[in-house]
Amino acid sequence: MTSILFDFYQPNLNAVPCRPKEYDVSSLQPTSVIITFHNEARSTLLRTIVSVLNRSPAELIEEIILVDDASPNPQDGSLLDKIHKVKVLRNDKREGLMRSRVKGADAASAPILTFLDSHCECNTGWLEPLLNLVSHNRTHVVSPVIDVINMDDFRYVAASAELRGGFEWNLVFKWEYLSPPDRRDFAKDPTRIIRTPIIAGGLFSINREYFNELGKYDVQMDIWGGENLEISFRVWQCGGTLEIVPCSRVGHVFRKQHPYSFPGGSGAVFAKNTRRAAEVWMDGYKELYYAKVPLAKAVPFGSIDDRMAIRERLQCKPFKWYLKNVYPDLKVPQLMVVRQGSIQQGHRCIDTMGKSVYRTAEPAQVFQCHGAGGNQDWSLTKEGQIQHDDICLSMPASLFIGAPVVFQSCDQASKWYFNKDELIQSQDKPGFCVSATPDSNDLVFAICDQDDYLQKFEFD
Ligand code: UD2
Ligand code: MN
Repeated sequence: MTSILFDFYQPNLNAVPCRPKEYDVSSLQPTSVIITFHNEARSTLLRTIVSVLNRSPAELIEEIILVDDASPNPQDGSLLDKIHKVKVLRNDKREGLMRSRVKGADAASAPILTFLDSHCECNTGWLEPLLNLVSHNRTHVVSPVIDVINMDDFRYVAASAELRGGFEWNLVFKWEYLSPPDRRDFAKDPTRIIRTPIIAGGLFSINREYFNELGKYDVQMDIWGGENLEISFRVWQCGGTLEIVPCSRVGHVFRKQHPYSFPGGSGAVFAKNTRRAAEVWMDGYKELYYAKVPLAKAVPFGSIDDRMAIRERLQCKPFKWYLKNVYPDLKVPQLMVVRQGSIQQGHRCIDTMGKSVYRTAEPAQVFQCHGAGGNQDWSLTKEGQIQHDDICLSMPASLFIGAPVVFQSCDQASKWYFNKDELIQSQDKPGFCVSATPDSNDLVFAICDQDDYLQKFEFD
């Protein structure tokens, strides 16, 4: 069996911190390896499996679950069933990698799941550093450095470890150089774990229960694409961590095109999946995606209620938090925001009062200005929304004079005309404005009146 393996690159194996023996294998939790495939070359599939079995401590591999995603020839998978520890599941019809991986994960029994593509070669010592992190930190989701298996001659070529995953506003995954401070740290210690805004998607380990708690994958995504951004946003925004472990190396065949069909067309499938990720996780920033890829707007993406419910259940943070804390290097075009600052009337400012209102509307209020931004920091978008994270100022549900103006999810919120030191006028109900009240902190709906000082707000 081993003879089919090519000579492999030995990554940092002489650098003491990378030595596999550094890990006390008995302290690590075992893993189920999940590999989904559609129409994969048998030799390549075999290379992946053999490298897992040969290059991992046996006690750490509970099983290898292959999910054959309706490959035309069922023998591609069924013949592999004979190999020790390998279990094969097969889909009757093509499901795509997301539903296939979930099927594999549901059948898995080890405490840690490790996903691999079907055309990989795991390198020496690849597994221990991944399991070491996940065994001791259940919310850490970790990837190896992904080396390159040359597409033409299947040679194993080392890739740079000075990369992490990112994206541009078209929401296509890309590799990028580490930020300058991370690069300096890396130069000092090339074994140092790298935090990454996004994982490439195919190769990672995660605690099984955590994977389930976090909502597995979005099973309404099809075939290929978008799930890597979705799980990355979800992990970070819901309190987990994504890391690349330089001491773990796995080779992967990067292909120039998909060696399989896309029922529905690759553009439409990718746009649907990406829209689902954007609609659930990106709040108002999804507009930057639509500005970049306007055609996506025409692609139906189905219901996202189940995924929104996960976001709510886990009390996940807004996308703005992700941009600020996880991916501050990403340039955010100013496209959406026309003005930013506090919205002030005398010494009182519009204030979220610390609530992170999500779906239900709550009365909007003013509070003593403190000049420190935070809950009093508002953006006026080009479309006319008055926004703080994912909360927007919105018309009351029932429109009568004196009805409370509310904060609610920007998806459902109404729009305003408001430029500087003026009235905040409704776009949908011309002639109606936001008014403060003399004896309380509430904001209410009123008939616009230039001379009423309670309706005058200053955008600072
Ligand atoms: C990358 C990821 C891949 C996935 C994808 C985005 C790596 C190395 N690879 O693209 O795992 O996250 O981005 O979706 O990070 N497959 C099925 N059913 C299908 C289509 C594909 O089972 O309908 C399998 C396929 O055989 C392979 C895996 O899913 O094992 C990933 O597909 P790929 O290798 O074409 O994706 P890749 O590496 O271009
Ligand atoms: Mn692949």
